[in-house]
Amino acid sequence: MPGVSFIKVLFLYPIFYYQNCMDAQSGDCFNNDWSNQVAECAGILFKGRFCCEDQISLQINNIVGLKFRFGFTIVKIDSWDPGVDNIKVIAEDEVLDTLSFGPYEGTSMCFNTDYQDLFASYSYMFNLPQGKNSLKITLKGYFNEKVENESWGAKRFTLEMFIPCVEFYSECNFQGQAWRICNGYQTSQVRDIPFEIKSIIIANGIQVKMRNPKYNSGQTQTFTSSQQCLSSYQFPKYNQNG
Ligand SMILES: *[C@@H]1O[C@H](CO)[C@@H](O)[C@H](O)[C@H]1NC(C)=O
Ligand SMILES: [Ca+2]
Ligand SMILES: [Ca+2]
Repeated sequence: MPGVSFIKVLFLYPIFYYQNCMDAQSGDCFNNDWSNQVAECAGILFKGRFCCEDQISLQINNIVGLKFRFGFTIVKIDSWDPGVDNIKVIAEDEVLDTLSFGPYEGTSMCFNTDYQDLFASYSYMFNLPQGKNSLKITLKGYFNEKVENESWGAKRFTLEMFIPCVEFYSECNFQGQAWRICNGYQTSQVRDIPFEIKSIIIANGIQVKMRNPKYNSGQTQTFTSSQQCLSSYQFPKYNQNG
């Protein structure tokens, strides 16, 4: 029988794909995800302070999924004018929300003592179109005064996958023809992939099992992370008419 004897995908659900700057004094607040600026309010570290038209983004490559949930905590500092000053939450090109607060919302915790400060958590479900294997999330501010008067920050960034996929490629490094299996969309056990598999995107928490009598002594091979180049493990080309 030509081609892969079988491929079986086990999806765990949901997948906690990413988190950053979760706790009051998390060391990873100082990594360069989103921004290398870090500030503190009432003993709590966050990425900031930002003002004016600052925006911060996370670009994730080699990610395949159809439904995600993005969460974060906004840090509102000092004198925001409601309806004027705001932060937009953007996934790819879609604005998921526009956040606005007043100057006296919250309690006086840091920086200008005349104006109150606030930590507030949000999360958003969104879909990524079929065929995309990268994701950009952006927080984009608009503030018309300087950072001493009004500013913002963010922390507790999380990204969960609600419909994860596995994507197989005909070339190394996730290039060439692509073929994907998504959780709940197709059978998790398939017998034919229409090309020789050279690389696979597999998120943490997903297991891909493959077996072919001619390879690995016919033993089932289990992959639990992305495979950049399966040069030593080439499947025979799938013959469409075979
Ligand atoms: C900052 O706030 C002060 C005091 O309310 C105000 O006089 C000043 O104009 C503000 N700065 C800017 C750039 O708007
Ligand atoms: Ca304040
Ligand atoms: Ca303002």
